[in-house]
Amino acid sequence: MSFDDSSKMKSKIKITPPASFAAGAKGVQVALKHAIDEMGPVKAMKALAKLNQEKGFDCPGCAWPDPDDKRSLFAEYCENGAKAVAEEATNKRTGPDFFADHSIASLQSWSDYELGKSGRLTHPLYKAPGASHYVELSWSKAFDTIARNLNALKDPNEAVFYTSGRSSNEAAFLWGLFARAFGTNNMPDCSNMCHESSGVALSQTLGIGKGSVVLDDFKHADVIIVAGQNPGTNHPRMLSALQECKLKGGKVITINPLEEAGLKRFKNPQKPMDYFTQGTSITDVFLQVKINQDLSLVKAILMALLKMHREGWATFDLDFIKQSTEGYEALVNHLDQCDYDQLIAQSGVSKEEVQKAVELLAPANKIICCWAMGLTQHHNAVDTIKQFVNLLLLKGSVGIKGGGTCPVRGHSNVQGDRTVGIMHHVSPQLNASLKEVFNIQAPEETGLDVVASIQAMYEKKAKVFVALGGNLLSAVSDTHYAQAAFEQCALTVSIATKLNRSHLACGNESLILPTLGRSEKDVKNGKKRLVTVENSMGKVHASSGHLTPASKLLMSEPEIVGSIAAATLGEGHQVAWKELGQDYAKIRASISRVIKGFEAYNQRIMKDGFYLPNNARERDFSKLPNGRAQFTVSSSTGIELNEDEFLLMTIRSHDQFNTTIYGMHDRYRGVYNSRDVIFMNRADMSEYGLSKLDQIGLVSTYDGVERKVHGFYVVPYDIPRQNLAGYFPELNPLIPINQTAEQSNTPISKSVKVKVLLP
Ligand SMILES: Nc1nc2c(c(=O)[nH]1)N[C@H]1C(S)=C(S)[C@@H](COP(=O)(O)OP(=O)(O)OC[C@H]3O[C@@H](n4cnc5c(=O)[nH]c(N)nc54)[C@H](O)[C@@H]3O)O[C@H]1N2
Ligand SMILES: Nc1nc2c(c(=O)[nH]1)N[C@H]1C(S)=C(S)[C@@H](COP(=O)(O)OP(=O)(O)OC[C@H]3O[C@@H](n4cnc5c(=O)[nH]c(N)nc54)[C@H](O)[C@@H]3O)O[C@H]1N2
Ligand SMILES: [Mo]
Repeated sequence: MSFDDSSKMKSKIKITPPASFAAGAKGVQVALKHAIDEMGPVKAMKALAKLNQEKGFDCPGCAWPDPDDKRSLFAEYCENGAKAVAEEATNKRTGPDFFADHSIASLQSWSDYELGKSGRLTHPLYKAPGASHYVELSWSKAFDTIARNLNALKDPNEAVFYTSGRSSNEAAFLWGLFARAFGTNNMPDCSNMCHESSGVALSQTLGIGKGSVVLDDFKHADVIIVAGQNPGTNHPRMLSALQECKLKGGKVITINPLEEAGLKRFKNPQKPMDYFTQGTSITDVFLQVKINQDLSLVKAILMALLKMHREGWATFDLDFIKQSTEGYEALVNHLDQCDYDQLIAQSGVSKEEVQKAVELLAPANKIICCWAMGLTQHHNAVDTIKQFVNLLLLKGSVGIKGGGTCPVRGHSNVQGDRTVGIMHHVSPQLNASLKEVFNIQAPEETGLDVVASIQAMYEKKAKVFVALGGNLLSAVSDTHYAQAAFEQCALTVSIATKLNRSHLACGNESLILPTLGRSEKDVKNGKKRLVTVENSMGKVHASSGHLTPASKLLMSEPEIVGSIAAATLGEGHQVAWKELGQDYAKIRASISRVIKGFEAYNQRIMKDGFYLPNNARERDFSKLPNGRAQFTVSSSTGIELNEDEFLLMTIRSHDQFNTTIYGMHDRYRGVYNSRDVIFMNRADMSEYGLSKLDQIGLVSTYDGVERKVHGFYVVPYDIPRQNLAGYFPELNPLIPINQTAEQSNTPISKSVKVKVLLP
């Protein structure tokens, strides 16, 4: 950026005090503006009327559930759900002419915002070896290109099959089946960057990698903890559930380095009275933890509860502990050895505030812990989440009405994709079923996850990359390294709705295959097809779009997967891939034979859907050692910083869905017209001689390698000292590919050690 550009830019940025509440009339107004700008008024109304309705389509935004009982027209969407639909159902198109006008190299200089706003993809596109542009090609040639490249590999493990969590259960099941039939478990998934740490921590302690609560539990909870999550932006409909809890007398404890607007106060857009009143105050106790110090904070809370328990307050549920858990004594011994004052100091929260939380928790037993990326994307993420599980187990809060675990999922079907078999791990049970039902011998060695896939591509050990959705290049850490990894491949393929940066980091050959979005009508031979998804609370239900597809050439995801498989494995293969890809009811029938919990799948989705089995919800811990839920002891600590170091968290603005940038504002945090900002404590700013909107750079130096970004504007903010915040994906170049959470291998996107570079 030249000096002129930067001063022009600076004059456009507007900084206001952060908002004191979320949603309200403004939320509705912004939602409608986005929808109408992208789709025009008639289509916008048509689209929003079917969102999250029975016989409608599942919101392509987050995975928050819809109520089981009542759904009112226009009621089950939120501002950011409307933006997600607008982005998908836009009237703009990116066809062959666009790609004739713009070379791949020139598109690389576009921002993510500009790329996304170019519109929906309409044609299959191909970049030949050495070519500078994408050109149109036929579907059959596209499938042949993939088959030729896959069949040329020396080993099936040289292929990588990525999934992003928007794909339906049907598409994902077929995808996993194909990868295994082809001979690899290289199935990296967006959840490797997301809730993998939750999956690992919960499987080890409670025997299931998913949460245990259902939406109804929120009404019954005494206390809800919301840790490392910003629902006002990322799961707006969750605020209605928190409001309901509050109105019934429940309490909310928020643990976050930032005081996010949605957790302060909520004016429910579906309750007209809220427009004219103050709405509902959400958080009762705000624990402003330092980044990466939740583990210290929760341990301090456990110590305080233990002390009260010993004083005779019966704060722990000893019956439950005795009957259903293991490891209580070890945990108590460990807590006895911890230093309370030290934990408090590390957490950055005052003793008084911690005590307020303890007083809410002590008499309660219906406790729900909610969390998202603020807990999962750290070196110590798995151990941190296990401390929250310790708390729930001590209180007997797992598997009761009004209590349990609630990892709040990201993508709208990320949980379903995992359930139906997308994973790089080996499941002996799944492999046995695939053998029985399809006579497929699935590989028995663990495959590559996201980080390992990028490393393998970089080292040329993986040569063909095929993505079912997503934008892995921008989503994964170490952007420049990742770009080189993509460009080393023989073939890169993306099945996508819209153009993104991953499509511009091409292998020797590259393909973009345009597909239907959730909101679109999926018709084959005159018959409408529907797909199914699983929400964050384990309920499977149907989703059926109704808008006219963006182009006649679009193919549905299951059909694309079926066709790739047929081309690669040959028409004579024991699985009738093409037929299966076209007939989703047949895919569902297969799922019900292969995966437990999907019995009578086709029948049960015709009504309102069904919940999958959940052992933690039933207090059945029979799969765990000695049939008991596991307390865990962790000696890991938070990150210690030198005087000149900061911990950076890379978070979402209010105007983005992951790497899709809806707009340039972060309304609730009071930032307008720029994403190149770094939130910083005022005292740190004055120590560095910085004023509001001064430009800085950041550098990380892991393993002695300098990774830098430049040209970010400082925004004074209420954030703990030596902590910084900024947006992903812009800051991903700072995160080394090999810096990941222990056990889950999730990139450390929320605690990157950096130094500030002054101009
Ligand atoms: N509109 C919209 N909706 C979305 C998405 C989107 O991008 N846009 N993305 C979807 C996806 S895939 C996901 S995974 C979810 C993400 O949902 P969130 O996890 O809410 O998203 P982030 O912006 O990453 O926010 C993390 C929160 O954690 C806090 N935090 C950071 N570090 C720490 C820490 O060390 N401790 C604690 N206690 N808190 C910390 C941050 O201040 C922030 O409030 O949302 C989903 N829904
Ligand atoms: N630094 C940092 N990095 C992060 C995170 C962070 O908090 N900080 N968060 C991480 C998290 S939680 C996640 S989940 C990942 C997200 O990683 P991804 O899931 O890979 O990324 P998205 O941005 O959600 O993918 C957007 C693209 O998906 C395609 N798409 C949209 N809808 C559909 C559809 O219906 N079908 C198909 N086939 N394609 C579709 C469009 O082409 C769009 O450009 O990013 C991770 N990266
Ligand atoms: Mo996510």
